[in-house]
Amino acid sequence: MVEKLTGAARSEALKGLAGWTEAAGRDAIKKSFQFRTFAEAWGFMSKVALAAEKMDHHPEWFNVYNKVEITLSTHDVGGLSRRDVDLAKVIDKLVV
Ligand code: H2B
Repeated sequence: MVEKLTGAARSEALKGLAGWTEAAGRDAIKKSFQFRTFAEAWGFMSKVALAAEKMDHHPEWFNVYNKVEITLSTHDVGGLSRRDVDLAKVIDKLVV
């Protein structure tokens, strides 16, 4: 069963992520990605979608043209969990 990330384990996990920040007003992390074109942004989103589906953990995201803003939070626990940190690391590896 997945648990909310709190205390030292939480700070340690967040230290291991580059460019992800804590979202304002909710227990989540977010990061903005910028690409050269919409096609590149969409290509990235397609890869993230397939990885997310495999992990059974899904992003909240917003896309305008070449920008993709991703928010990660675990709905099952109402906050940040290790599953968000794991997905964030996978997402970072999928950037072209
Ligand atoms: N994604 C996210 N972001 N949070 C969840 O709690 C979650 C999910 N739960 N994807 C999964 C699916 C759950 O609903 C299924 C039944 O495993």
